[in-house]
Amino acid sequence: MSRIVVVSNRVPVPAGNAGHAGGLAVALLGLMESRGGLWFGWSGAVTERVGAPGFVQRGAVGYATLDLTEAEHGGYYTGYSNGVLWPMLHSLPHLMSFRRQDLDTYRRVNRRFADNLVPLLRRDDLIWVHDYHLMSFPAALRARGVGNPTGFFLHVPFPGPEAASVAPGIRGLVQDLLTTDLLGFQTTADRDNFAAAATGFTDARRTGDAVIEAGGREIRLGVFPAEIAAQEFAATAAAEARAEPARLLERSLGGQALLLGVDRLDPTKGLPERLDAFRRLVARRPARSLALLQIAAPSREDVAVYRRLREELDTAAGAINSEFGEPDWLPLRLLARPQPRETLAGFMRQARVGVVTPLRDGMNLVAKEYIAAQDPADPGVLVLSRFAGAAAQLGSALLVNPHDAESMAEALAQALDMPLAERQARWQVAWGAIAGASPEGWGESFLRALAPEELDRLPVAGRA
Ligand code: GDG
Repeated sequence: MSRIVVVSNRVPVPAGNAGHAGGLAVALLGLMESRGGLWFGWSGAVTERVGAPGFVQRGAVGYATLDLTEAEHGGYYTGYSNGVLWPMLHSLPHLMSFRRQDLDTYRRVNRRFADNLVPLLRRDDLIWVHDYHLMSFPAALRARGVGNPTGFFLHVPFPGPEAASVAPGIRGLVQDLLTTDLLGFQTTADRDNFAAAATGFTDARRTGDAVIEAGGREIRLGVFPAEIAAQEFAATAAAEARAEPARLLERSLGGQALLLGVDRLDPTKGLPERLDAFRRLVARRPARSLALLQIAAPSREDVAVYRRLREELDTAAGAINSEFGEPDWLPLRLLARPQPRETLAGFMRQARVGVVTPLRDGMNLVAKEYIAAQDPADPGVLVLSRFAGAAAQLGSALLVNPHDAESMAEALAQALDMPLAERQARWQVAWGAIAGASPEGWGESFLRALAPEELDRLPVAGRA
């Protein structure tokens, strides 16, 4: 039976320093455990000299990780991945900061990763590469003679060819991705944008909705929206709504309607725009009638844009509270610290309004978590950016344009005032879209598309 080899920038090494594995990672590990697998990528450590991969084996899954040098971290990770590709892929080109040597380092690190993976591969492994850090990795594998079935999934959006072409180097990376067998995207829009870039930037031809021909080979294109464990999250939220953190929050609200935002502190998440809309909402509602709790967990603090964003948010939050606050009430609670996952689930169930308004997002799992967390008898309302991938599945939410603060404020007011019957009807449709899905199902459908002949031998774990 084929092993599954997952390659991603970060590796969820058990009890390692890579942090707690998220839902998608847990699902992939589940699939790997039943067939045997190898997870390969960056250790998260920055060291002085490059060495051989570190290796940990846990049951049927091995974890092989490489450290980065300071220069590699600066060029590959902070520089080109997060300073050029991330802003470009989210259509925020003004946040790009390009240096030619960072692109060279990016490509060099991708090649070094390939050099180190090749000796660990077996003839019938299925290789699944994740995300924008590793766009030239599949071509580096092919250049080293690896002919195994290889798929790539992009967790973030792909913009139209004109917008994509602002990133120096992107043409070569698109070409490199055409060495895979399967390319997966969050939405049909991302898939079609990528296909337009591939046919515009290279000699490739699109020969079907889901097929590109390049270099005499067929590359399949698929749409695989990332999913959450909806049933499990719903149960956690129901239990946590009675736990201490949720009870303390409820007591502190004293009947105010709670609006909730949960995001990584990232320029794509539209946080300044959200606070602008909230300021307009607060200005026209009675004092002490509502409160926004915004959790903004810091990320990528070594990137200057992220540090400036933190300052901008602190300033905007202070301005709202000083303008509208009362001695016994502040409208905004901004927490730049991560909270436990279970606690967040309980808060989501308490919130009358889930505010998920990124400028652009591949999927946005918080939108799905908010829906899963609701009490079916008395659900809250999701206010969702139409530029999140999740909007393709959650069209019954109140969809907003995050660049239009005034209409976002109106949508928040509409959400607060929405009658129970309408809240229930909208929630039912949204729940119907996610209730049967699971991260395991997401992983399985990608692997089935990558290697259909393996279909019978894949486990059916997680089918809700
Ligand atoms: C990328 C794409 C795509 C947030 N704050 C805390 C916390 N979270 C959890 C959320 C959610 C997850 O982190 C964030 O997932 P998102 O999907 O919203 O966003 P990205 O991290 O940008 O992920 C995205 C995703 O990949 C999957 O393909 O959906 O579009 O950008 O689960 O609840 N968790 C904890 N504390 C926090 O403070 N424990």
